[in-house]
Order: sequence, then structure tokens, then C-alpha cells
Amino acid sequence: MERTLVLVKPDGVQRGLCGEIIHRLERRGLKLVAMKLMQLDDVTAREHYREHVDRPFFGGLVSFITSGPLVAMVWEADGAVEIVRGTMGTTDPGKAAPGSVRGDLAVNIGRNVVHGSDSVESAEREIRLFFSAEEILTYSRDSDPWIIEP
Ligand code: D4T
Repeated sequence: MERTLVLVKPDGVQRGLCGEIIHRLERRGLKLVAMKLMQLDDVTAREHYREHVDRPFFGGLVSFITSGPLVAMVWEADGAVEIVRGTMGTTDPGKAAPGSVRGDLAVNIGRNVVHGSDSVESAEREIRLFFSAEEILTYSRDSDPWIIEP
């Protein structure tokens, strides 16, 4: 089953939006398989955002993502990466569709509340960065036949 990493970034935690964001992903039908509250160190933050190392916003991005606690989660579904990206909305909240997390809850690209992996390959790399194998649970949900056609 496909997995993706979701972060409620420090702005989302400070604004009390963790429950709202988890609620939206649960209602969508995705399955939560790992979750923790943590504060990122500088090295992990730089690794997570390594593709942006040469961009002008990199320094601000690393100091923001390490500035306070975040909630890291792994969610599972067939097509989880694309489903979560849709639920989150585009990176720039100013352009995000109403109804998406960013379209409803954010106005600024540097404070866009959530992260979702942008490909299956990124998801695998990011999940390994945030979670050990033992922290990711396997379990069945009684609601599955009502969410996924067997
Ligand atoms: P994340 O990784 O946070 O989910 O965002 P996206 O996957 O949607 O977008 P991204 O990798 O292109 O950007 C990473 C992160 O950098 C911030 N950012 C981005 C910024 O502050 N200024 C910018 O101009 C851009 C492009 C927002 C998200």
C-alpha cells in the first residue's frame, strides 16, 4: 500500500490546527499508520529540504521548520501521495483551491501549515528520515470495506 509523509508544520501546531488537519485526512478515508510530535534539528531539516538548498528561501525555510514542534505522520492509501497533495492544496496558499487545507487555512507560502510528500520516491525517503520501521504500524480497520471496494 502506498504511503506518504505529512507534517503539520510549526505554524499549524502554534495555531491549533493539528486536529483540523488530521480530521480532514481521516474523513477522506486515508489510514493513519504513524504519528509523533517532535522538534526537528537543523541537520534533519536540511536533509528533508535538500532539493531546495540553493534556493533563496532555504535558510528561512530551515529556521521556520525547526522553530517549534511539528506533528509528523504517515498516511496510507492507494495513491496516497496524490490524494494528500490534493487535500493539502497547492504550495502557495494564495493559489490553493477553496476546500483544500491551504486554501482554507493559510495565506502565505512561507507559512503554509502542512507538508505532503511530492512523489512516491520522496515519500519513501522522507518516511525513513522521520520514522523507524517499528514506529509504522500495520493494522486492519473495520471500516475498510466502506471506504475501499474489496
Ligand atoms: P512542502 O515541501 O513544505 O510540502 O511544500 P511543497 O512540496 O508543496 O512545495 P516545495 O517543495 O516547492 O516548497 C517547500 C517549502 O518551501 C516553502 N517555499 C517554497 C517558500 O517559502 N518560498 C517559495 O518561494 C517556495 C517555492 C514552502 C514550502
